[in-house]
Amino acid sequence: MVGTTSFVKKLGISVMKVSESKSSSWWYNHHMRAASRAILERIPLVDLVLEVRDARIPMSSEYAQLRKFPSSSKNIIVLNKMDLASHSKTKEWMEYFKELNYIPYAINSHNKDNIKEFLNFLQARIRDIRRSTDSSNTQTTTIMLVGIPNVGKSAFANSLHQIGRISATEKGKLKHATVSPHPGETKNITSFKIASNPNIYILDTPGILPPEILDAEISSKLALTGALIDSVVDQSMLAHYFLSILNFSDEYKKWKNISTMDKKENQIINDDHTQDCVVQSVRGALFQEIASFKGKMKDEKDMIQLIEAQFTTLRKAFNVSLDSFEDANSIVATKLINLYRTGRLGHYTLDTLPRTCE
Ligand SMILES: Nc1nc2c(ncn2[C@@H]2O[C@H](COP(=O)(O)OP(=O)(O)O)[C@@H](O)[C@H]2O)c(=O)[nH]1
Ligand SMILES: [Mg+2]
Repeated sequence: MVGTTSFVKKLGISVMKVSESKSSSWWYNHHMRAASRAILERIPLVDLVLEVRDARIPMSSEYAQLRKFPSSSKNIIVLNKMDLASHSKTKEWMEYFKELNYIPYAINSHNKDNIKEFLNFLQARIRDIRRSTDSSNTQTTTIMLVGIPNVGKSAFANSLHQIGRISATEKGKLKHATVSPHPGETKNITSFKIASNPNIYILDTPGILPPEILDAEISSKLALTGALIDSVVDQSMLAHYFLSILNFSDEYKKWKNISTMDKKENQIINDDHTQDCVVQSVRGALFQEIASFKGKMKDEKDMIQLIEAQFTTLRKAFNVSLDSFEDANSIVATKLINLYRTGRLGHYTLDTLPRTCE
């Protein structure tokens, strides 16, 4: 994305340094290496692999280790978190994957209807595979979910398990995969039943990152979408990167009619209503700063000035007191990133389709 380049570079280089650092025990530690091996060993044994990607970064969230296997009609690319991505861009990415003979499926794991439709699609797919391989329709099917950290594998597994067609007795003993906004929470491969007669099981797996990420842009996108542990990413740099994306997009134009700063000073954020007020104030503040901006977005210095002005008004919108300038900025940055990640600040697809980015 032109204009965000310098922010991507700065952030990306800092993340890449962490990934290269031998002391970064969290990045690709022996647990991840062992889990990666266990997953790779199981891939040839399962009937179907669902590669879960983040719909906001359909390319950058690729599970690179899958490339070791010949492209297989067994695999489905699940673009999860579609509710956070641009709807029209997700459609374009679906077409792109279809042209490459992949089977893509966009989903929001928190949406029951989406999950029900996906289960129907999956069962039809399994019937096709059984027919083409002449295997019995009554045989148990095992499906494995793979993906980088935090793309929503466990949330997806839970939803399929809860909504799947299993008996009432089995529904009484539902298991629960740990779902967390922080990457790296799933430690083991766990099986969940998602259909009976014939039985279908789904294996949830730990998220695996490539041992090293050599691309600044990919690193930045992984950091922004939450695939990397936040403590190793400079939150203020991350927020700068996000604001450069927002300022270049059309999303903020929807916030034109929000009146800003009419909420009381020192309001305490303690309920959904207050949270909604904060979201409105943040949107209004961001819009106002862009509307009164006289510089050129494409000029890096101008863009930095705009972002700094946005940080200042955001302090008020988030009610962050100015005890120390650095602390205040880092609190604002963390709050802003949290709002972005829950879809409250617009829908962005960060990856550009290969054929349109020349
Ligand atoms: N908005 C949205 N959030 C999701 C979706 N799927 C998962 N999440 C959230 O993404 C975060 C990571 O999910 P998790 O299942 O633990 O990811 P995993 O590391 O791939 O297993 C959690 O905060 C989930 O609630 C989705 O489709 N939409
Ligand atoms: Mg998980």
